[in-house]
Amino acid sequence: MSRVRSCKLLVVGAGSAGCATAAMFGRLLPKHSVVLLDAAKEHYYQPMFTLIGGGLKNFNQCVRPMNEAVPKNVTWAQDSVESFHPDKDCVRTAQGDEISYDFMVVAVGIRPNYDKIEGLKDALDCKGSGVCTIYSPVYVQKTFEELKVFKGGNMIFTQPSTPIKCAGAPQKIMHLAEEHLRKCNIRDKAEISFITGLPVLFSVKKYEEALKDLASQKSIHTVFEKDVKSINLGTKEVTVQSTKNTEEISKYKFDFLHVVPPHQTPYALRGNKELADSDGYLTVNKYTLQHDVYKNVFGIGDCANLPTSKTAAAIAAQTGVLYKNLKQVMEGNKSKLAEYDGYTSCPLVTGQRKCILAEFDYDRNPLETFPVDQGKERMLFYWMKAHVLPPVYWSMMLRGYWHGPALLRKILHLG
Ligand code: UQ1
Repeated sequence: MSRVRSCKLLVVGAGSAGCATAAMFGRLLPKHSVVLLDAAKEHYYQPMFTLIGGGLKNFNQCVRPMNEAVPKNVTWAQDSVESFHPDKDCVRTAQGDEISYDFMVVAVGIRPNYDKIEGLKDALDCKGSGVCTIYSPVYVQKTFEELKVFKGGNMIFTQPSTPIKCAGAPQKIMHLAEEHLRKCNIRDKAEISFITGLPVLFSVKKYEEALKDLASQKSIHTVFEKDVKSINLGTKEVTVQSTKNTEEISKYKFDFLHVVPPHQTPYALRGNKELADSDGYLTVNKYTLQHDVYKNVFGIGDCANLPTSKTAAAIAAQTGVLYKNLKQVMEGNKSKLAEYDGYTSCPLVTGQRKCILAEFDYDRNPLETFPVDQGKERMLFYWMKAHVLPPVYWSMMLRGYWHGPALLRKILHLG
């Protein structure tokens, strides 16, 4: 039987952004004021997927049961959003319930859309096809399985032209695979290509130069402004289309193919023209995170139309701003809201103990925490990525206590 319930704050989505938000407001508001809506039974630490795909971590290190991720003092509605009704301050759920709210935070994330590439799903589901992706908890382990059985030939890594989670990850997995081949003494038996829909390897000049140099040192062939359209397992060919001239189609033979499908927001958001833009992203003010039209609605994380790279680090910085602003709006205080500067960070793992630490803002200017050149590969950054950030995530970020390294940056840059 469908139910109607109401709450002070509804948080839609229990990923990184939703859990952190619910935790912060669970502490601020009386018990049962915050409802966190998500049907998932498990919570993944997705930044670890690259390391799992590269064989450097085990899958069980990135996953926890959802009831451990849901913060205390928060009511978990184990259901998913079917439709948003911002004019009526309510949502409908897949189980037919209605949840009304005073305030809502939309944190539904984005997901890869496998159907956008013909033949991809079948290729991923076929063991030994050579086709893999680290972008899914279902296929991430297959990535290392396919890598282990690769004996030589064409190795292709792709990236779409549209926004994805962590735009650096398609190259990280390539560098880890390249190193794996060297360790197995078969690097000379492989031709490695990186085919991207974008015109550059990275959107910040400083890191773009570093990544270009690395690709050229490692004899990795780069192809720009081409999006993958289909995969043929029979001929072992991938078909790509130019992003500039859609008539221009080409094919590449592969023996190993790491694919990143285009991403999209869940249909409930994508199909809602009151909340989302034409690409399906929640329309928020890029500084305050408040919805453009519905002032009791805020957005955070990958589903928001923020013009910055979609990472856990970006979400950490957004949680601090969101907390201040939503609290202020709840209190009816009309003074100026806090502003998010677009901070995001991408630890560009370039080998089994090497990492470039990209950090930048909306203007695509580097905003580095450490007083060293972060554009150089360092072991320290790898160690931070592999061993420090996971516990920071589980014990601080998910609990709403980690708002990014801004304070650390100020301290380290004193003097
Ligand atoms: C970060 O804050 C964060 O969130 C937990 C990440 O996600 C896993 C990151 O990868 C990075 C790099 C940061 C930024 C932190 C520092 C200390 C630079």
